[in-house]
Amino acid sequence: MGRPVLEAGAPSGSKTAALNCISLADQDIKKSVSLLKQACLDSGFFYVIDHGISQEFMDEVFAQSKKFFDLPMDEKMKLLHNEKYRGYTPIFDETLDPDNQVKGDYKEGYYIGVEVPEDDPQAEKPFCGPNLWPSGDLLPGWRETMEQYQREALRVSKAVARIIALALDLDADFFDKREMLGEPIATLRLLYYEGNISTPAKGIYGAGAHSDYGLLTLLATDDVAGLQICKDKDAQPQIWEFVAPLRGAFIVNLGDMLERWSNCIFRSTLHRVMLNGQDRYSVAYFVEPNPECLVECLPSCHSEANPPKFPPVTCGAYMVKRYKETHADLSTYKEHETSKQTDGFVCNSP
Ligand SMILES: O=C(O)CCC(=O)C(=O)O
Repeated sequence: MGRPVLEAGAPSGSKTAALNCISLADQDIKKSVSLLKQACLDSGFFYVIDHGISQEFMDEVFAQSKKFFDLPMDEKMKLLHNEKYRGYTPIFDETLDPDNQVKGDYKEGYYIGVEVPEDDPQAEKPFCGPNLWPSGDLLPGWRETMEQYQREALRVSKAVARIIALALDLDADFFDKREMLGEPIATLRLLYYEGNISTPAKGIYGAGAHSDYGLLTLLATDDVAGLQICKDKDAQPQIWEFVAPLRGAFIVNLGDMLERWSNCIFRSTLHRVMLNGQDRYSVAYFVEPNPECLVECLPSCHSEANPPKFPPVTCGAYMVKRYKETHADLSTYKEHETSKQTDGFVCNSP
């Protein structure tokens, strides 16, 4: 694959974060571990390049994503997400920062998880089950493209997790175990931000400030700037810096579970999306361990002087809580469905 190109970044006058760039093709693993560790201690965000996914295929994923979001609203609503968080999330379904947002996130999304047949006993677990797929007649090749992307993104995530393990003085294959990334909750989420303009004074954000929930997130974006990070979530006032899109690279960030595992040695980082009036598309791949995995302080991250800061928690229970806190209740849509039959349907305000 060609070398990545830095796209037009932040609006003039705003600060852009300088992030480390980690090449998965680099044979010098010590260098990669050192770059990653420095990035994790500094910002919790870094670029990953030379990951083996071609630009041509990434373009196909974005093109298929756009085809879905271009569908009429009634077609998209037929694939409204279910209680396992699979399928379509309309604008305002999610509110990531309720203290600072008025209506919710100005974005649409589509969740695709690990495909588990309905009659498989694993389907009982949270976040496990069959996906919702647009029909092949409506969007030919869509499912195949997304399933290939899931396979590729999991391979890349496992490669990054090996470097994270080494940076935490663990065996390289620490996160490869069955209960970790062997049978993970790994969720692909297509995102579409329609051309709104973020206005903090009015509580309007593409995505409100939040940290991700799991181990790590691989983010691919188009060339429209919008992602901002706040390196020190405890600072007042908070300082926000843009992350420039880097064609051919993933933007990778650490999630809250890694913060818990590592006892805050590696912090999850607050981020948000500011919109500038242009349409924007991104593709997030959220990586969490198996729902049954007990997330507890790693042996290399505590001592008598530095005891664990968080109680152990199962990944499934933790994730259910976080999703419930941030997503609209499905009953809201049922109420709308009823009122639609009488008054006409308002598509964008669950
Ligand atoms: O679209 C983006 O750039 C970021 C998305 C994001 O932060 C999220 O979905 O958690």
